Amino acid sequence: MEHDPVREVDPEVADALESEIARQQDTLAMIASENHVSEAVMDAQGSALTNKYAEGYPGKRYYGGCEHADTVEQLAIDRAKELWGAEHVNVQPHSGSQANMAVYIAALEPGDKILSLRLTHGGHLSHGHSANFVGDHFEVEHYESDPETGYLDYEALYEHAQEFDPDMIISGYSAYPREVEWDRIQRAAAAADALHLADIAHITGLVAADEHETPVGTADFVTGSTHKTIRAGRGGMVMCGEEWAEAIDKAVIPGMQGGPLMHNIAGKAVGFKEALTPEFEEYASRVVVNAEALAERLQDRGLELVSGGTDTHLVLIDLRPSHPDTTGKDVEEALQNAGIVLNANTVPGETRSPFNPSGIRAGTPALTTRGFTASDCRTVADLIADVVDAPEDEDVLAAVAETVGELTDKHPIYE
Ligand code: DSN
Repeated sequence: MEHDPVREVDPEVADALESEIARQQDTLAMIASENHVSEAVMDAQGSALTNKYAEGYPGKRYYGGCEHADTVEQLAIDRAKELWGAEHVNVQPHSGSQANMAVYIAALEPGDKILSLRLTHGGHLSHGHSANFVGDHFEVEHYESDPETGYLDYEALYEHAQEFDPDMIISGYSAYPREVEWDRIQRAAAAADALHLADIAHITGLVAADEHETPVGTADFVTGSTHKTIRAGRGGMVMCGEEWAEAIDKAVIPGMQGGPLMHNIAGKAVGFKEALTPEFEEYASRVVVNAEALAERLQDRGLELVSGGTDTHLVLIDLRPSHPDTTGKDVEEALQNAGIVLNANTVPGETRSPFNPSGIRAGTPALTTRGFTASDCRTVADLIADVVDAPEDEDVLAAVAETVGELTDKHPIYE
């Protein structure tokens, strides 16, 4: 029998872990921020480096025995520099939110002003929502996307920055389907004498593969998470020019964190190596092609997409025009019952509560990892549209679940 240390110690957790692999295999992961990492990345994250304290940075640690931690972290840094072209990279933040926190600690004083996209328009909690520490420690105002077009309103952002006089403008989003024009945001930041933080958490992989224009070299800081389109396992990172290197490193430790999660940094190193291959470039290109196929078919089926389509890895469906009595939660729950896992999402000009919003967000990174083609994604669009049309019809849900089963059998995740 195969050696299974978790099962020998803790059958309840072992059962849950096995069930989670089965859940991922048997359902379509369409939450736009999720992906499936390789077994190599998972092994690295589950390695003995979880035992090691390594406060400090390669070659400058507070504790002994860090020689292998140094090797791993330096590889992660060097590969990140190659992927994104940044002068300085810190791979220690435990998450994308903590990467943002490091930037605030390095560059702002409590009470400084931040201008960021409103959460309900596709922003992020850590960009200054009132329920987050950022909203508590800084004076925050929000810009919005145009509810008519769904595109960012760069002119309004410029004017807002002139009036508000922020210390920092944040770009980079969680639910924005279009290419971000970094230079236009940088122009607004420069005119207001503000710093510019571009949070590319969702599109790290697309930027690395040149599927989306890069903010590196334009924005003062670029942050990201490492487990979304880049597939390097859970974590965060900060990129900046040399002039901010020391301040960022000090903000991460001792400013904010203690020991880095070296096992996660090993996952980052391995995932970044995978991302430096032509296969990854091909993958990133297919993520976008698949999202476009999904978008076109959803529109053919009468669903309205925010901004009328996508340039990225995600689509945002506004249910109000086509299905005014159906909420995002209704659809999320019905789809989950049929094996398609995505999330209800607010849309620009939201008229419902954020807990039961008017939209659904769907992404193609995870499906593409398991080999879905554009044709498969058109089929998935039909399944989503079938459920949106009849979320309570058991026959429809059963038929959708059957097709989901055929698709997941055709595209296994872990052999
Ligand atoms: N929770 C992530 C998302 O789904 O966009 C962002 O942190």
